[in-house]
Amino acid sequence: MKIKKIMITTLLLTLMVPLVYSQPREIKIEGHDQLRYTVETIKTKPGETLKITLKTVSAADKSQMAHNWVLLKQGTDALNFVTKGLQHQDNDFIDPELKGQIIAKTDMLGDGEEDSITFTVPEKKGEYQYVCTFRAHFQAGMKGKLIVE
Ligand SMILES: [Cu+2]
Repeated sequence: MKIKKIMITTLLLTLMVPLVYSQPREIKIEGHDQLRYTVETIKTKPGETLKITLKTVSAADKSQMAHNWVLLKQGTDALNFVTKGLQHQDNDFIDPELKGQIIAKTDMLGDGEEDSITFTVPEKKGEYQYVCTFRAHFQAGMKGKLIVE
């Protein structure tokens, strides 16, 4: 009887271990009126589960100042991506035809708004760019890189 109890306890503990380790690592980022992210480099491991939480802090109206966080696939021309997006303000400045170049993204957020996205980091090592697609923000420096190593 006692052995059975120990076996069941051991089995339950074994099943719980993956649950604990699959909790995503959260990275909190803010977007400011200076057109910068508070986090410009994220180091990660292949296949890691990441949770990105973006919050906008701004003195301006959302129509004038909003930010998102868009992680692009390797090989994407980021300047071309945001430039094409200029004609798609109603779609968070993202050209629907280019959405295949996105790995993960948050919503477009005005002051005080927050959004989280959980995703699996690519297995391929190297650098991946993230950008804000609001008009001219990328060009002003609102970008960063996710490094898989
Ligand atoms: Cu922005």
